[in-house]
Amino acid sequence: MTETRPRLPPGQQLVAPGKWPIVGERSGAGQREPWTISVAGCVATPVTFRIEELAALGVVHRAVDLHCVTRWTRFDVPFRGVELATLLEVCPPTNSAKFVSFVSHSPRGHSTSLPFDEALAEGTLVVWEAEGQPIPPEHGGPVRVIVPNRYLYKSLKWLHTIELLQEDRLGYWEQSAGYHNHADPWAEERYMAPTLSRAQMRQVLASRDWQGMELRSLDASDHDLLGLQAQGALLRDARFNRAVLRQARFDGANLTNAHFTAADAMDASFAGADVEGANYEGADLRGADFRGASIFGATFCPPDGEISAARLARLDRFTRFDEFGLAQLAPRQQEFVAAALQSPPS
Ligand SMILES: Nc1nc2c(c(=O)[nH]1)N[C@H]1C(S)=C(S)[C@@H](COP(=O)(O)O)O[C@H]1N2
Ligand SMILES: [Mo]
Repeated sequence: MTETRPRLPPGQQLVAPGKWPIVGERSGAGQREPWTISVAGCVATPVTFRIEELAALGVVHRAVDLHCVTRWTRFDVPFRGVELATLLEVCPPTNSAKFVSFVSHSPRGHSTSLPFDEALAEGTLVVWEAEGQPIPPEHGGPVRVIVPNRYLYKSLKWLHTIELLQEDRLGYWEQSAGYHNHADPWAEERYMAPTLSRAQMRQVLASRDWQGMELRSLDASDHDLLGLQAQGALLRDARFNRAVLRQARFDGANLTNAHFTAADAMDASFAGADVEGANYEGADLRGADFRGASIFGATFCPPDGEISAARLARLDRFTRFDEFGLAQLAPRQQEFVAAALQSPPS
């Protein structure tokens, strides 16, 4: 970490003012009255707190920059809560505590973990107020974790248990979706390395039926994949730069943060796909279908304002978006797409 790093991490875009997207689970597993937070594992004596008891330990106010792995950033969100370090003064961890796992009271028992010393060094907070209000249920209220300087997937919603561990236990996204376990936004630690061997990769690229396959981080740049069938495939972070994807079908596929720069995707279908954070700069999207797709953070023109025709996606009046999709785009992207959809046939 240096003093001179830019405030906005690479590949991130600021959300529109006042917007705070909801990511992942949208509600916890129901009210617990009173809500308690337990500290367990490698501690001398396990302790359970109520929120009022946490507040009595020493309240802090912090403005934190939130960076989601799907490429949106929101600066200066004010939180009120207690530092993890302060909370743990009351129930000191034993010497064998090397990791901290946050466990959620949520439908899938969501969790995430960090090396214990990093969690403390970053000033991790347990918070119950955001922007001067109790944290709304969809953002993890009544109590969530905020870990500064990490992608937001390290910031657990509906905190129920803080478990000190000797060995790390991968969290939900880290295990099931290959999210990077360190999650430093300035190092773009978004995903773990690809899961396929070189031989498997060659086989996949030779076939054009990828339906339902798990192919995250696949590199298909410069390949001819005309008519590809990739419905329902898991292609997070995959690379399709300059690839031929005419009439390819990605319906319902997971293409979070996928790269399509300068791809020829005429008449391709992304209907109902998750293309959050995908990069379509310079891609040919004439006749492509994005209806029902989730497109937060997708880019169709350079987000930094650079003017270069080669980096503009090509859209026409046969490219299909729905209102809901368009509304998810950053203002600059929205403006570009809306104008490009009007362009006359060529
Ligand atoms: N319990 C729980 N916590 C969670 C998640 C989740 O799905 N369940 N998603 C994580 C992810 S990926 C992000 S980006 C943030 C989103 O927080 P927000 O919905 O308040 O923006 O919560 C994190 N914490
Ligand atoms: Mo996220």
